[in-house]
Amino acid sequence: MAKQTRRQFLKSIGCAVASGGAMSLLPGCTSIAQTLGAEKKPPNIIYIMTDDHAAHAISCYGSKINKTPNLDRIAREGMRFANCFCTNSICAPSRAVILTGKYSHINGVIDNAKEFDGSQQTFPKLLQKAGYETAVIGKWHLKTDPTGFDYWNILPGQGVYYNPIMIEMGQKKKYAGYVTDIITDHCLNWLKERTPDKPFCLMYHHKAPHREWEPAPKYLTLYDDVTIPEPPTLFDDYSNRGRAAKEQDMTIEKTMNDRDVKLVAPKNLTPEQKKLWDAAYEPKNEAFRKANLQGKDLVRWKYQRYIKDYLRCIASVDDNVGRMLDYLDEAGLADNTVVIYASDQGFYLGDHGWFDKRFMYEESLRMPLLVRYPKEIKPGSVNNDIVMNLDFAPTFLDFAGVSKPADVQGRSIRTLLQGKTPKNWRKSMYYHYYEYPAVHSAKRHYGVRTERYKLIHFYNDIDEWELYDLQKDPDELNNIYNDPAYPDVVKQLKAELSRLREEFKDDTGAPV
Ligand SMILES: [Ca+2]
Repeated sequence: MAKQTRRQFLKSIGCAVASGGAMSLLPGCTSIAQTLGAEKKPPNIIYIMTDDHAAHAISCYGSKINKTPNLDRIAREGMRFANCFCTNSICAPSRAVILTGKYSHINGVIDNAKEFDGSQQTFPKLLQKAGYETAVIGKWHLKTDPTGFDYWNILPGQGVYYNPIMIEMGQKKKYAGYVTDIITDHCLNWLKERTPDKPFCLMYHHKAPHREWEPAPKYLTLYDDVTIPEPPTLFDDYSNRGRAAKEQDMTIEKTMNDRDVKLVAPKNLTPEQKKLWDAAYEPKNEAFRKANLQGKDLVRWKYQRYIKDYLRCIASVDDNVGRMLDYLDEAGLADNTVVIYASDQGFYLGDHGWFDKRFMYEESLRMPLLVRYPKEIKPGSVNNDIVMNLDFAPTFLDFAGVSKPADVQGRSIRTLLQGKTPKNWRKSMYYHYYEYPAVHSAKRHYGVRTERYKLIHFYNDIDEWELYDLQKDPDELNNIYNDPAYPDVVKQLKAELSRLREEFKDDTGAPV
C-alpha cells in the first residue's frame, strides 16, 4: 500500500497504530499524543523563502501595488515582523547567514562569488542531531552541495523559470512546467513521503521573483489592463546623497535591458510556451514603442514592464504558499508546525529609480518575516523590534530544544513570537556589504540602523559617510551627516557602530 493511502486508511480507523513495537502517532491526534506524554515532541519547521521579494510587495505590509492573500493568511494567523533586516543584502551571503546564524565575515560567504564551506556548523546539522528529518528544496545558490539535509533537490545556480533542471541528491533531472509550481510539488511530495514519526524541518526555497522575472504562463497577461502606481522616488536625482548612490549601475533607466523587459524571450521555452510569450509581450510592437520613447516616458514604460512581471511571479508564489498551507491543514500538521515566510533580502521596486538590492537603504535592507505557530503566537500580532536574518538559526534551534552554540551570533526570537520582548533586546543592527567591484557597482559599506537613524560608511575606493533621520526622511533623500544639528547623533552612532563591530568580531573593511 502506498504511504499516503496507508496513512489515510489508518487515519480513518483511529489515530494511534502499533509500528515496530512502538506507538506511532498520526498528525492531528493531539489528544492521544498528550495522553501518551508525547506533547514534548518539538514542532516541525517549514521555512519558506523567496528570492528578492521586497516587503512592500506583500499586502499585509501595506503594498500599494499587489495583493498576496495567502501570505497575508500567515500574518493573520501568526505574527508579522515590521522591522526584520538583512545583514548583507544579497543572495548567497544572506543564505549563508541564515544557515549559520553568523555574519558573512565569519561564515565566509561575503559575496556571491564565494563558495559556502559546507563542513561548518549549520542549524540543519544541529536539528538532524536532535532527531529532525531535514530537507532543502528549490533555490540553494551556495555553489557547494547542501550538507545537513536528509534530502535535497536544488536548482543549479540561479536555475530557470521554465522547464527547469534540478539536482536531486547529486542527480540532474529536467522537469516540464513552471519552477514555482515544480518546487512546491517536490515539497509536498517530500512531506507525504517523509518518516511520519520524526519532527521535520523543510527549507522550501523559491527562485521567484528573481531577475529576469518570468511569469507562469497563466499569469503572462495578469495586470495587462491596469497601470501599477509608481514609487514616489522613481525619478530620484541622488542630490543630497554621496557618490555611492550616484555611481551605482542598477537603474531602470540605464541598466535594465531588453531581456528584462521581455523584448527577448528565454531560450528554454517549448514552442507552445513561446507562442504564449510572444502573444503576451508583442515583441515587435513593444520594441517599436520602446524605440519611440525617451527620458521619463521610457523609464515609465520600462517600470511597468518590470513591475508587472515581478508581481506576476509573486502571484504564483502566493498561490503555491496557499497550496502548502492547505496541505498542512489537510494533513493535520498546521498546529504543530512553525511556518515562516521570508525572502533573502529586500529589493528596489523602482524606488530611487532602481531595481536590485545590495545597499543598506530601507527597501533592500528590510526583509519580510511572517511566522505562524498556533501554539505560541497570537493571531494577527505585529512585532516592531529589530530582528535580523542572523536570528533565524538560533530561533529554529530554540524550537527544536537545542541549546545555542556559543559561536552563533544571532538571538532566538521565540520570546518575541510569544509577545514578550526581553528588556535587553537589541536597539540597533549592524550591516556589512562587500560585493564591489562587481555587477551593479554598489560600493562597499557597513553601517548601523537604530529605530530612528541610519549611519553608513562607504569605503574601499571612497571614504564617505551618510546619516539619515528615518523619522523625518523615511525615503532617505537627505544625507545629514554634515548637518550642524546632528554632530551628537553622529558621535553616538559611531560609538555604537564600533561596539557592534567588536561584538560581532568584524575587523574587515575600513576602520570606523
Ligand atoms: Ca536574493
